[in-house]
Amino acid sequence: MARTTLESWMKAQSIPAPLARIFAMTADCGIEISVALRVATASGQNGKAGSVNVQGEEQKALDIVANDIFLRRGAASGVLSAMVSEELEDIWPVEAAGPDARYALVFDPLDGSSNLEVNGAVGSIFSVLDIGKAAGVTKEDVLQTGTQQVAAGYILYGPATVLVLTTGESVTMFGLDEVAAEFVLVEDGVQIPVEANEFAINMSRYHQWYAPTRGFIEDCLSGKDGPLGKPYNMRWCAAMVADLHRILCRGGVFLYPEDEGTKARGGRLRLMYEANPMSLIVEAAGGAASTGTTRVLSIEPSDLHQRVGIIIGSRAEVETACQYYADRARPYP
Ligand code: AFP
Repeated sequence: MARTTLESWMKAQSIPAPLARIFAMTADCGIEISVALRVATASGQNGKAGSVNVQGEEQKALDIVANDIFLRRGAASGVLSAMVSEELEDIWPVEAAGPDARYALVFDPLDGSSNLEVNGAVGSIFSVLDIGKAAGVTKEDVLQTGTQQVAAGYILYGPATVLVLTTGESVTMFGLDEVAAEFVLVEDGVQIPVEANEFAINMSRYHQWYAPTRGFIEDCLSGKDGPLGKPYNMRWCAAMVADLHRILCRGGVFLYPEDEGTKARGGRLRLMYEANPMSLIVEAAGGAASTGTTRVLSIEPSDLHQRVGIIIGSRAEVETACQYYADRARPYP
């Protein structure tokens, strides 16, 4: 079969030059991070960094390595005027970005990094926003709704390293040829099965869930004789990228809804660099993403690191889960 590289695919798709440079840059970040992950265990780099990030979360050495890779390569791309990272409190302005720079990259450099010490899958997630200026980028410039994203993507570091991209219209998947150090087209026009029988949720939070979450999961667990009329399987990778890549490939629904334990912060996952990019990808693949009552991509952000509850995946499964929320007036508990 003819081999289509990321570069040849972008030419064939007439991806606009600035966006092609961003995609090429994120692909190069993925290749460099993939190499760092492959050697980390043997070189003792899988451990803690002895610091905490802006979220108050303990940083792994590789969180910092991955973040530095994105900042270095992003600044050199010539098209970014600012970056926002899970690992940094504020906007990272790109100095002397150049006249072509008008975009912001909003990213989680290593999502699921608590999996590193057990050699589990991790990923990088990124969102591309059109800021329209090369300097003086403010928080207000970046706080855009998910529907305004120019593009989004993720890199999954699993048995294979996979790059998934969207400009909002369709979803394209590439696999890393580690020998040639280049991404090769795997599938164009990825579509998520509308229906599925697999859910992903952290079951240990059962007693903190709101009643609608408990109702939906209990009905999933009641199998073909229950209200949903079919048996469900369960998976939980503790890395959103890994769970959503599985859903992109074979369908399913991922839930991290707001619960009693996360309501004070508005949820667990971050809107700008987890929920929004993953929701743009999933919707472009025919799926859906909701808080339970609101389309994720329509949320007006108020903070760079704000959190949100999310139910995302196969469209019919998300709609079914949201019905449990619609059937009850707030407050949920
Ligand atoms: P870390 O990056 O701190 O490992 O968190 C990963 C994550 O943000 C998301 O990728 C997972 O789906 C979710 O948190 C896992 O949450 P639990 O710790 O409740 O399993």
